[in-house]
Amino acid sequence: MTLEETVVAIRGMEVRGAGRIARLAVEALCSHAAAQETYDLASFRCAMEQAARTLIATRPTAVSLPNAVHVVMAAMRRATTVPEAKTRIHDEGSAFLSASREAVKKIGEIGARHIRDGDVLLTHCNSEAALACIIAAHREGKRIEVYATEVRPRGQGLLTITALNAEGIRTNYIVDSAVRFFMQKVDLVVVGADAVAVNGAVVNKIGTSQIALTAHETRTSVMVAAETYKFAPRTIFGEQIAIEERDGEEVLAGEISRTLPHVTVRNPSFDVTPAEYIDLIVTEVGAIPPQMAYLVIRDHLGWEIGALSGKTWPPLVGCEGRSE
Ligand code: RI2
Repeated sequence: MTLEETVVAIRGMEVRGAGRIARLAVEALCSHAAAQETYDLASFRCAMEQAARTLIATRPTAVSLPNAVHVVMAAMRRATTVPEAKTRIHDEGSAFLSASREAVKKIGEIGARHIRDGDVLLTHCNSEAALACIIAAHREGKRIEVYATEVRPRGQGLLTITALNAEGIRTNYIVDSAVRFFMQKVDLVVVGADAVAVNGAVVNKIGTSQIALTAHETRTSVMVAAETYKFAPRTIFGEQIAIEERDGEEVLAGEISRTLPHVTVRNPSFDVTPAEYIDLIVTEVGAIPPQMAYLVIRDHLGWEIGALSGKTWPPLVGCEGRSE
């Protein structure tokens, strides 16, 4: 896929899910680098920095996207020639892709240990990390049953029930507003994450916070499955995670919305679940209480914490004097 095709695919949600868009962005950076014909390092760096910015801007909430782009770009910035930069981008990109796939597998193994034989689970949206936990538990022979939500307006629940069905997992498909009706039957909520803040708050598909609140009411545990590259380093400095609001047409399409001139359709894609409603975050480096998010950012992301306090992020290096 070219850079432009990748941007369209991520923005239009043909490729979605926080982990998948991070991997696709890295693939796009690698092929964009390989396609550059210049041997002038400044021009090369500028082209890559602009590509990085374009990719990061496609969807604003999933922190996995800027984190993954940063890993590749940081490697490029250490190079002194174009061939070296290309090699570094390729190597760092490939390492990220395999570490990311490995992380999902590892999360599945760890998460499955928190699922007991006979458990009734509830999941929301379509998270490959959350599904990895559920599927691993099932493959270990645990008899589980799942409630999966529809996920208005994009209907990602359909992807989830298709995956669960393919594994032969007993699944109940419910509309989003039926969560409280069924919560009494649920032992464990398992969801993914688009971002985890330093205070342990989890940003995930809209509706997750209501589900967590309902789970809290019935003392049902909430487990979040999130790779370490979904933790948001700049929240240490008070930066808020932007919540994407998508086109109202996704909620109410066509003629009917045009006949209601006084109605504005609001379509936030994500919400924030405070740490107190989350029991556990399962990462590839272990399961942690949400309050330990700072340690993941400090010890496992490999970011220069000090460098993060700069005003503009990501830094645009190499395009000085050029128009963006
Ligand atoms: P994985 C998704 O966002 C959902 O919010 C899901 O829970 C989250 O990404 C994590 O997904 P969207 O792209 O990375 O559907 O675990 O808006 O697959």
